[in-house]
Order: sequence, then structure tokens, then C-alpha cells
Amino acid sequence: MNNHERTFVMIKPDAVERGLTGKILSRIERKGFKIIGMKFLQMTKTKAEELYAPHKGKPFFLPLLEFITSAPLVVLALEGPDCIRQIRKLMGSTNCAEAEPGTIRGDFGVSIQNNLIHGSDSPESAKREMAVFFAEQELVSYQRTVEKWISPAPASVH
Ligand code: 3AN
Repeated sequence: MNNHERTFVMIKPDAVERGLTGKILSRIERKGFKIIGMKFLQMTKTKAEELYAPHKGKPFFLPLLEFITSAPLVVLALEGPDCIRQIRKLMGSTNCAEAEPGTIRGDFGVSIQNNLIHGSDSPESAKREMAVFFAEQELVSYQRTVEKWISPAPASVH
């Protein structure tokens, strides 16, 4: 398992305006994810088009740009084993109305567009999306002493 897998996460404008930033961040932290980058910003149309380039041409593309640039958001870079898959489980299905209770989307929303949080779906997307908001030197590399308690692999038995 790659202990240095990275993923890109956004706490979207709907979550920020609804005052859910702290609650969502707290769920990310309590699961054990390591934050290696974090910024609060309002996205420009240019950045939004770059981020959502794979969705260009889809019927929800323009409303999505409108939504994502409408208010501030939080962008995060996370690092840890299996973090891409794990954060998506924590988020729940894209459509909040279908997301399981207990997930972020399942607990806080009913919308498909205003779905509170984004997490990359593959290592390739994570790399591409992270580069839209973070220069490599802005990501902070550090060791946590709690790592042995959080790692999914059991400590080796002698
Ligand atoms: P996810 O964020 O779950 O990976 P994507 O990458 O398929 O979902 O979609 C990116 C964003 O586009 C979603 N987070 C949501 O805001 C919006 N979106 C996706 N599908 C729809 C849809 N059918 N109608 C409206 N908005 C959508």
C-alpha cells in the first residue's frame, strides 16, 4: 500500500455558506487523514473550467461553474494510505439524496449539484486537480507520532 497516496478535496461553497466547514473538517480529521495543504479562497471562472474540464459539454457544466464560483470554498490536500478511496466512502454518493446516512453527503444534503464536498476519484485526477490549486512546494511534508495508531496495516508481531 502506498503510504504517501495523496488526494484533493474541496469543501464546497454550499457547505461553507451553511457553516458546515468545521463539521466536515472534523470528520476528515477524526478519520485520521493527514492534511498536507489547506486554503480558503473564491474560485475564479478560469480555475473552475480547468478543474471541471472532464465535465465540459455535459448539461450540468455551466450551472456547476456558476455554483462553484459563487462563494468561497476550502481546498485541501490529504496524504495517507488508500486516502482516495477512503475519503470517497466518507463523502458518500454524488447525489446527496442517494448517499447513505452516516456519510457527509448523506447526513448534510439532498442535492446532486450542491453536494458539499469533492474528492478525487483516481491518483491521476488527484494529481491534476491538486496542481490547479497547490504548487508542489506549498504541500507540507511532516511526520505524525500518531501514525502507528492510524495506519491500516497492523503493527508486525514478533
Ligand atoms: P463526484 O464529486 O462525486 O466525484 P463528479 O466528479 O461526477 O462527482 O461530478 C463533479 C460535480 O459535478 C459533482 N460533485 C456535482 O457537484 C456535479 N454533478 C455531477 N453530476 C451532476 C448532475 N447529474 N447534475 C448536476 N450536477 C452534477
